[in-house]
Amino acid sequence: MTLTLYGGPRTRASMPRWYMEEKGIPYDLVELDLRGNQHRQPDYLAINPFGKLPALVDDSLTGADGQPLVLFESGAILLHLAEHHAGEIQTEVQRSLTNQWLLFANATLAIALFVPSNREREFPRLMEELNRQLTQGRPLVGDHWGASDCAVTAYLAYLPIFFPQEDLSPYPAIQSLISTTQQRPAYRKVMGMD
Ligand SMILES: N[C@@H](CCC(=O)N[C@@H](CS)C(=O)NCC(=O)O)C(=O)O
Repeated sequence: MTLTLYGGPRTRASMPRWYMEEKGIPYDLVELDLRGNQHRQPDYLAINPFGKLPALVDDSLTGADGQPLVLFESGAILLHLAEHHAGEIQTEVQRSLTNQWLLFANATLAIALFVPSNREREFPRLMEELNRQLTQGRPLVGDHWGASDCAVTAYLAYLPIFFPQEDLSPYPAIQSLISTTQQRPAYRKVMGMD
């Protein structure tokens, strides 16, 4: 069984890669050079016709075309890994809640951080509530760190990278989560911090 992750430095491939590192899931990494337009070349478009990273090929499962399963979208890849390779999803409720947090991270939090008009309108409100929920120090779903924590934390940990001027002192639980994340060996490896 081989999992092949297509990614590149400073892309959202860091999310599923961090998850696989944390969970000890073996994988092959194929790094594409975005500046060199490698993600727009026919051999990669055969994997993800949208030409976006990340993509995952899982040869333990067969896709609709009879070939190894290919997935794009970091949230879908995380859910797949959580369900089929990490044994993280044990109940329907866990699956639904994990799906909810992955969509929140990719569709709501990402936009509140990176789209300037949304940032002005939504950032403080989302941060206040996330800070409140994270104050409990518990995983977002179930009893163990999982795909939901990976996705939400990955975005929060982008804050000091992309917006170093942002004052996070009103959100101490988020500040503390970012600094403990920056010390996790798997995160440091994936983010090239060592
Ligand atoms: N919602 C997608 C976003 C994918 C995406 O936009 N990836 C960027 C890298 S972070 C990319 O491939 N950019 C190259 C391009 O759009 O040409 C996901 O979470 O996987």
